[in-house]
Amino acid sequence: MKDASPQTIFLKDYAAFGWRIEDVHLTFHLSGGATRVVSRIHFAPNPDAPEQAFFLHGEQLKLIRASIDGNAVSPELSEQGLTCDVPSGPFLWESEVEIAPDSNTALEGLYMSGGMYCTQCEAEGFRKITYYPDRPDVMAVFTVRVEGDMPVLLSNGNLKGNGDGWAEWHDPWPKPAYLFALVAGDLVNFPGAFKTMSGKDVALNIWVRPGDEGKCAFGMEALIASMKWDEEVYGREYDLEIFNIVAVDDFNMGAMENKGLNVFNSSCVLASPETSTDSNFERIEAIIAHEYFHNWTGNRITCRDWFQLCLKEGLTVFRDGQFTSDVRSAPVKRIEDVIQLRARQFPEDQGPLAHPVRPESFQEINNFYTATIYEKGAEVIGMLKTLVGDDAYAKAVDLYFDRHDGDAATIEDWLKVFEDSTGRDLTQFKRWYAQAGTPFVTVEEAWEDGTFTLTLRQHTPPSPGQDVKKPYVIPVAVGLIGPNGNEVLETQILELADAEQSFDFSGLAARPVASVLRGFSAPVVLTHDVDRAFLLAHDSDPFNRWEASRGLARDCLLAMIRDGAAPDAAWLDGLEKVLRDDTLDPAYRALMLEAPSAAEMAQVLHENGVIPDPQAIWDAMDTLAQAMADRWAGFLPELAEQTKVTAAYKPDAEQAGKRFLGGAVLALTRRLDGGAAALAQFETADNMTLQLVALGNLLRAGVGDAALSAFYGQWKDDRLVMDKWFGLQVSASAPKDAIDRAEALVQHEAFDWQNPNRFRAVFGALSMHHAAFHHVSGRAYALLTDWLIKLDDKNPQTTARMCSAFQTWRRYDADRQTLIEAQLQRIMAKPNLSPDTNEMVSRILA
Ligand code: 0A1
Ligand code: ZN
Repeated sequence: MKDASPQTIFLKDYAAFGWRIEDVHLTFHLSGGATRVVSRIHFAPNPDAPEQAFFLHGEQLKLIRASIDGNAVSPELSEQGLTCDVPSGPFLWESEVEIAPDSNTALEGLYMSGGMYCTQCEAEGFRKITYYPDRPDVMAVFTVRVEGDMPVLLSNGNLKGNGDGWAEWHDPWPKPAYLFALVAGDLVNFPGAFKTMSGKDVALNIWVRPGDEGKCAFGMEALIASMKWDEEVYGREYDLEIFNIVAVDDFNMGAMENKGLNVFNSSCVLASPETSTDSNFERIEAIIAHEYFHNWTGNRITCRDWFQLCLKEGLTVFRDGQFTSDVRSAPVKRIEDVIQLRARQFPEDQGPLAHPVRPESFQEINNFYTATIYEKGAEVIGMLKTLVGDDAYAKAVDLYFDRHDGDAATIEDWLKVFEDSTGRDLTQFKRWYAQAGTPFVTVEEAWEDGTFTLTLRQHTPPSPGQDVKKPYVIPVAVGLIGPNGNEVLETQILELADAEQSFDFSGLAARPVASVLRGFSAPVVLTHDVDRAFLLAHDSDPFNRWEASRGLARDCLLAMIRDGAAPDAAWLDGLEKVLRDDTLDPAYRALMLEAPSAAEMAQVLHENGVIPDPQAIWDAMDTLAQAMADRWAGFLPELAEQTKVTAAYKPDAEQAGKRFLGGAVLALTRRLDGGAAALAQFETADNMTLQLVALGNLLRAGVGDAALSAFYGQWKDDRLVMDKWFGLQVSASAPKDAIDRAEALVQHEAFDWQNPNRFRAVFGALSMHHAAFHHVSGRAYALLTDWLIKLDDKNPQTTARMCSAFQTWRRYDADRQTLIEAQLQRIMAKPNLSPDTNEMVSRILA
């Protein structure tokens, strides 16, 4: 446990560390109960730092000995670290500590997963390994010796030597401690190779537990594609002789970009057609790319302090998004990103957990690996690129790499390269980093004498600690379409910089229809009274064409929920035309067919001043889907025919798009045939995508129990597939049944609650099942709370993250608010509540 009294850290208090590190030598004597870590560090005074006492972070360490220049010293120890009198010039610090990886359940520092030693040091885990200035602006060259009786002993950098029971690694690139990694165990490797653009050979490996070798080929292909893409698009070359990836089963997040030794949650790297869905493949490809791209954006150029987290994360998410757009479909990727942004980031930005892309204070940095830092951070980069243009973006980024290679940089440094290379003043743009909250933009139109005028207004509501917001610079991409459906003005970028601004378009023969915020050019909520049916039929911008249908779907559901209206037949007619257009990508059509999620509808109701009733949303969505199925009874088999794949399984965009559309069609078909087509698909499926979609539909049709046990029998020895088995039973059940299922599943012998993937399989599914989670009985709130309280002692990080399920609580009715508040108070009352969870729940309650 950490110190129970949480401390708030402020960006404004940044001060450099008083010493520089010339080199670090670490020796690990591995043992599950008592690992010894010996460190030898050369410190020299940092002339640029203010006067300070010598302090090294260290938590949960047993200090065996310490010395300076060979003389034993007795530092003053606290729960956070140590202080010691040190010479005024350079000196050699040596220490030996003992740690216990096998009792480390927090999965931070050195811990064990399935018999393997592994580390997780971002953000502040290195201090649980040895005494060190554990802050990202202290960069050093590491040499690491690992001793242990395991066959595979890995660390960062290049392998310098190994023998029976030892290996020595040297990483020539200075790095902060959060990028340190060590892995040791009985592992096997799936090898690969890459020749860099300057002709250097790099050995590639994916290390897995014996038996998982058959699930590595796709990850290796994705890694090679990422390495090539970063050379071609960003001119970035890999810089070590070896690149290792390791799959571990117990991991709090998706993956980690440790220098030359990426550690992955096994769910984010292992893949096979039989056990992984198309979306698993796409996600794995994106995460491998993301971690690899960090080698330049994060590792070679790192962050000065954790307030700058978006410097590496926003940019790297942006880069992995560009990669996915290039290797798959750009419009589909953009739509998927916006769906995610609205589902995850908008609720965060409009609720008690709202924080700027660059926060100004925090208690526990692990609580700030958020959708705002990552996804909104990437949107901000996208806006900057839109504002300056593609060529200027490329020039500025080159300058960033030239100027800051080897630095621990800031957002100011990042913006300065754009200012210097374009001459543009980015003072106002910087508000995107400093102000929290989603901007609301409204559009008003006027038409007179051949001139069309768009008046744009922006407003950002208050957020915690920020009552008044200044206007942002918002790039609004606009195109104009003539009455015959032809584009009369190609996409232009309007720069909305004031609270209100008008833009004139003259010389038009007839009043056009405006397609505003094309490509979702800014992360805002747009209100525009426009002929959506027309845009659905004619917009040349694929995003806005989809958005038109999405808007009609939202309006339709809103009218059904609020006014008891019938489904909107005109929209369904327009949608049918799109679905019948077989020149359109099946994945794009599937996205058109997919209804907004219940959580998105709750958000829409909230934005319209209506208290969301989760059961009413569920009922309306059910009625709408039934109406679609009935209406298209004759058309669905025709559409299903187009989604058949006869070739051998490939997880590429083309085949995946067909299966995606096929899944959407099956979801409607099961409403007509009671699950007959789903059963046939389940029985013949030769890949996980088809099998899982079929199982979900059987469960939704209420006829899934036999298939569920067959699935269990088939896959009970595969952890990752079993996570799907746990999750799907909750997500594919009706609201009350979903809670019953979750209650039963946590009693199942395979429910390993200390494994984050398994915990999230059940409770992630429950908290994302909107109508179940918010069931009027409050049973789901209580169940989740029981388990969060239990998990907090073992794994504060995952507990704290999962508390965000409650973040939207104030938008519900008084009864639900009372129920949720009682659960939040119950968490707060838990003895020895972790600082992580304490911070999250306090913010949610504030
Ligand atoms: N930097 C990683 C994500 C990550 C962050 C924190 C972790 O532990 C607290 C682990 C991983 C990434 O962006 O992929
Ligand atoms: Zn990242």
